[in-house]
Amino acid sequence: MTHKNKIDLNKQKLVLNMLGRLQKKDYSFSSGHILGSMCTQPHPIAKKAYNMFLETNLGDPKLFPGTKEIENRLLKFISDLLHSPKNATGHIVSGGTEGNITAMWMAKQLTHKKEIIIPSSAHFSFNKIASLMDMKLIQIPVTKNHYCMDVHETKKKIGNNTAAVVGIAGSTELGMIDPIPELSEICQEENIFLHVDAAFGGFVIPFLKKLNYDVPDFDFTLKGVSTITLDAHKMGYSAIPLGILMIREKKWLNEISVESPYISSRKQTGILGTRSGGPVAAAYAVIKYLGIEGYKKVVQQCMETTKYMEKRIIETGLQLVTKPKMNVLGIKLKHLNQVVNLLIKHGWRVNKIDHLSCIRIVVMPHVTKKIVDKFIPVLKKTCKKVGEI
Ligand code: 0PR
Repeated sequence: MTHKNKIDLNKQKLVLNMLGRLQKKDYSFSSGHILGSMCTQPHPIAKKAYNMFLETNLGDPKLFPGTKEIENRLLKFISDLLHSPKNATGHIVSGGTEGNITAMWMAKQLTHKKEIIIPSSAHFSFNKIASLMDMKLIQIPVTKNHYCMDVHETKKKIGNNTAAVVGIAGSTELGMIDPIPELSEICQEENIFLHVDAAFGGFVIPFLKKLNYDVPDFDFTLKGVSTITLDAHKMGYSAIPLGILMIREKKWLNEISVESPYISSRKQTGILGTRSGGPVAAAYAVIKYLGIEGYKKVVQQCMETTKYMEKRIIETGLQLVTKPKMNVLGIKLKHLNQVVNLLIKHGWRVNKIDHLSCIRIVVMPHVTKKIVDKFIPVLKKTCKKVGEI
């Protein structure tokens, strides 16, 4: 080894050590102590594939035809998973936020209208949409017991200015599924654009169905559904950032495309320009590795752990906000801040939802029964201390 190479290596070591020290400040999924996040540790094969494609840029696809083919194959899998019709297409996005923005951009272009009808449980990305695109949000209350979009109220609010109706398949706060079949029927009747935000539920509900759980349809089998967004970096077990926006009619892409005169493709579609092929390769690798059967097992394990956790919580004397529909639990608490602060002191991260006076727990693959057994005694002790139970 030359002297110069030795100096280079030492320098790299110093920089990496410095990064490592900062990384130690982070919580890690592998510790099992992150209980409120909708992400998880990427599957090992996702990490390998991500690294292999670090230098690729799908914003200039003719330079990377192999990576582009991986993207097409990933879209084909999702297309089949969601029973897409022949004319459908897909568009890679960074996640639910970009998926929702892109879908609403398309709806606005297609309809030249500005009102979006959302359930009050919709993700805050819709507030960004309203501000970014000068659109107006019409909020529909959720039903008392099931926390789902009220169909009757939705129908009443559809009017001449409606650009789109949005239904949530796996809500951020409680994992509830809006009545997409009914919304689809209304939107088909009234010729209204219907977007389904399945950022969380897109990689859960299809497998719940295959496992014979009682969940409503939410995909393109429903004729009124226009677009669906789903995230591989949530329950898809893949790496951040990767979402997919599926679109019923390929021709709608024209509404969100611009000429790109000096880039290898004639047009560039969507919001982003340069975007990495790394997360695309990672998501496709996980899909190929796990397959439908693998995802079914992941979802089944998460659901069984959810059920176990529900039982342990109730035994503790606490209550849930509502019966879980998927792997998300809301635990009602009167002393919300005190409990959350004490849990953080003990190294546990949960998400606090003030307006429901509850903590949210997302039973991701890293939240195992063993983790539940470690967490419940801490939760119980904490709740006793503050007089919650
Ligand atoms: N739609 C729904 C239904 C969502 O739940 C989310 C995010 C989005 C859209 C936006 O997705 P991106 O954040 O990928 O753009 N839901 C999670 C939440 O707000 C995001 C998250 C994930 C937050 C991991 C924290 C965390 O550690 O809870």
